Amino acid sequence: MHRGYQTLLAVLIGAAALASGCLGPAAAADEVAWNLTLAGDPERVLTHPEIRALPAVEGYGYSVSTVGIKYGPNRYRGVLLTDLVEMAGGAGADDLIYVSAQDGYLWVFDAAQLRGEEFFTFDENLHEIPAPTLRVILAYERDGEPLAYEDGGPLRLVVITESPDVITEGSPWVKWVDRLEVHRG
Ligand SMILES: Nc1nc2c(c(=O)[nH]1)N[C@H]1C(S)=C(S)[C@@H](COP(=O)(O)O)O[C@H]1N2
Ligand SMILES: [Mo]
Repeated sequence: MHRGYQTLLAVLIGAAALASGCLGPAAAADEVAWNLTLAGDPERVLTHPEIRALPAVEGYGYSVSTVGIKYGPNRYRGVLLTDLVEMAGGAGADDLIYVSAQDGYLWVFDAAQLRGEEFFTFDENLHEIPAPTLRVILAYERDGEPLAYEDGGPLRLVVITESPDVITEGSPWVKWVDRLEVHRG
């Protein structure tokens, strides 16, 4: 069976178990069947509980899609993308980080974007504003709840800020993340 379908099946079974009341929310977070592959040498696979056990950071995420639909603000919790890159062997100034999902969507981060620089930021009227400190996280929790599949969960890239009124472009917010690759430049 194709890996994508296995994963989808696992998510559907998990959702069915939740809907039927078999699992409380706390149990559900521990039992999410979703892996993240860190492509490197050697390749390393992190399970969802392993990711949740890593040092966590929190912040506000508020995005706008290409067609101008705003999504947020919400409070997100997750793991710094830079921490995952370190676990994949680290990245130098000329390396690129590919973050992707089974639907074929891919976002490529250069060293500056990894540091949270070079993102476009907007106010609530979608006027461009100078970027405050931004961090990129692999989020697993939104407003204290596990990130739902329809919101790009269980794992989604989110660009976070310290204040709830900063909007960032939605395109780097990769949904359903299952793979991270370091490409040597
Ligand atoms: N896996 C995946 N992630 C994705 C996309 C996609 O097509 N597939 N679209 C991106 C783009 S271009 C935008 S604007 C936002 C849209 O987020 P939304 O579907 O929550 O509105 O998701 C981003 N993440
Ligand atoms: Mo988009």
